Amino acid sequence: MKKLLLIFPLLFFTVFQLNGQGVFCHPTIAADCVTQPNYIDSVVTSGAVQNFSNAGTNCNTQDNNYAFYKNFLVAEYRLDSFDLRVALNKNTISKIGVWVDWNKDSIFSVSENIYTSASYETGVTIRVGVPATANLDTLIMRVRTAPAFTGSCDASSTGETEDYRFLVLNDMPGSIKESIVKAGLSVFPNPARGKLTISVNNSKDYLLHITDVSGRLVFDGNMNNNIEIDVSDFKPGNYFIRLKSEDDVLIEKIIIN
Ligand SMILES: [Ca+2]
Ligand SMILES: [Ca+2]
Repeated sequence: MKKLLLIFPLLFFTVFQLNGQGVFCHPTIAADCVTQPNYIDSVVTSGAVQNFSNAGTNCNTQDNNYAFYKNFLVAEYRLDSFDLRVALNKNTISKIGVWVDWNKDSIFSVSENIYTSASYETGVTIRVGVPATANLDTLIMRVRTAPAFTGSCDASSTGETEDYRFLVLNDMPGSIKESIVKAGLSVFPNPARGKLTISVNNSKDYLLHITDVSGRLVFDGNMNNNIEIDVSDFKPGNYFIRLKSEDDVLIEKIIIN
């Protein structure tokens, strides 16, 4: 068994970490992040049910610049969203990637990539939306930095990798349809193309989020009674409309074709 553990990383050029939530691969990094300091210095959430702030972490020189911050946990409801701020060493620029293992299979798939930098940057704030299908459990969120990468675990010359815990909460007791009927939420046409009209039978102020099936936020705005949205730029597929006021949450699934 010991021999197998030693040989395994050598065979696959990757490293696996048993972190209590499953076994996650983490990348092999050639240089330590003191020598090549494009490290992650802070990861901070805001607007979630439970937030964390992990600032001033500097460089992890051990284990391929990998750290599992198991005591830092963000908790958020399905179909809700929060802000995630990732800041690197301010004297450097690099690419940043963020993933969440929504289906809890211990693999960060392509569809579970929340964010990848288009170009080098020293930090970013992104909106993380929780998919309707997210596993109702404690999951792992990965943040990595590297000059170039295509996934959560490919080897790199430099960079750092940090994993965090992510608790998905369910705020949809009963069926989604019941909530819609009671609330008088109307979405038309559905399926939609071009313009989409959303309306409710009251005059409360709602926050409106539209997310795709991966939880990516594609529209973020406010609504009072009704709104017309241009969805002609949306890729065809299923989306979730979520309206949240001070005292209710309304959800509808729509198809863009
Ligand atoms: Ca760090
Ligand atoms: Ca997964």
